[in-house]
Amino acid sequence: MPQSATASTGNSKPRLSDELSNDRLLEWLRSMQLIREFETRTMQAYQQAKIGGFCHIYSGQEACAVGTIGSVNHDDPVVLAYRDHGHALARGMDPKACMAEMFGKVEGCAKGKGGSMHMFDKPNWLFGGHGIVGAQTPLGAGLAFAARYEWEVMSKGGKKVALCYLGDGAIDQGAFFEALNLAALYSLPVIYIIENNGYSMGTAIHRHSANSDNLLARGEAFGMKSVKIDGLDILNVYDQFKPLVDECRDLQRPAFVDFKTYRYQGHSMSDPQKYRTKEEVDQFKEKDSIANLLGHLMNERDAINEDSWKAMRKEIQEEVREAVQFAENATDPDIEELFTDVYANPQPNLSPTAEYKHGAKNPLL
Ligand SMILES: Cc1ncc(C[n+]2csc(CCOP(=O)(O)OP(=O)(O)O)c2C)c(N)n1
Ligand SMILES: [Mg+2]
Repeated sequence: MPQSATASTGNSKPRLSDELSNDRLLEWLRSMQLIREFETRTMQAYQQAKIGGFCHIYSGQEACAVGTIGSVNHDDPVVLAYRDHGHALARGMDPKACMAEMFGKVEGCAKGKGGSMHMFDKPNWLFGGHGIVGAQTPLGAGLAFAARYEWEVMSKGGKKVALCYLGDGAIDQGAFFEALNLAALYSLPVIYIIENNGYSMGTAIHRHSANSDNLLARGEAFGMKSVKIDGLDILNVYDQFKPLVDECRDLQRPAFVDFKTYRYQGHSMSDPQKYRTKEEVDQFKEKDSIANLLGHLMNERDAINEDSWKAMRKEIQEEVREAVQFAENATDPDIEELFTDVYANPQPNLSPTAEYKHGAKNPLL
């Protein structure tokens, strides 16, 4: 049985999320459950050695991707760190393209060249997962600059807001401070969302970051509006995040969010998790965001019942099973594929011809 929603406090104070329709919330529930199921099957495929390389599971953090992406427009650009499957699905990426990418197949969203950490989807305005910690933060400023330039200078389209996600382990990277400075200096419409799951690999935040109880001070130091959000309750996410999006869009300004969340699985697929107890994980599972929204929809809105929830889960299981099947049957890339899409303007010594690959002399030597 789902828990009753913490979202509904019982007092009558109206909340922004009250205006969300049942259909919209059911869509969010579906999206969060799709991510959870997708990640379960990803772990299985990894354990069967069908997926290789680094792979980071998003289970537990679903309310962040679904609630924040659900608060912006489809053409607001999004850029991510490497724990990126959930955001990609929330943005609308086809689970088949996402799974095929991890299987290293041509039908993957990056032709199988990126794998788990590099989910890109141009039609869905998704500018990637990035494996270098903090590397996406200047890109977030760049996307916001481009969006503002297009609207203000080129008079094309409307005002946009870029979302840039990073982990708590990225907050002390130099590139992030440079990005914050430029975003504030040029008043760029980018929201930096720290997905604060409390750990950078196996190191707890208070052991890797100074003044970690007050992350907002980092945003405030650059004069940015800085907000702390309890990320386990998706209605609360919307209540707090949507007004921030509206303000950043309207005033074309940056913002900083300390988004409190928790990951259920280890850092990556190979993590013995010696740094935390099972009791700690269980405590967070008791506040699970999917159970929380389900409880709200069942008990407060009467929008779903046990049978329709079971049917929804079954349909999702089928969708993910099909994605795995698709990935298995998809095409292995040809060796030539290694040399395409690597550089936009190939230099002679970086674009080997067939002869060059077979041992011809490098013409530049
Ligand atoms: C510049 C750089 N340094 C170190 C690493 C190795 N590394 C990969 S993930 C990670 C931890 C990042 O943790 P966090 O930002 O909190 O994200 P989470 O895994 O919790 O989502 C580290 C140190 C890296 N990829 N890039
Ligand atoms: Mg972290």
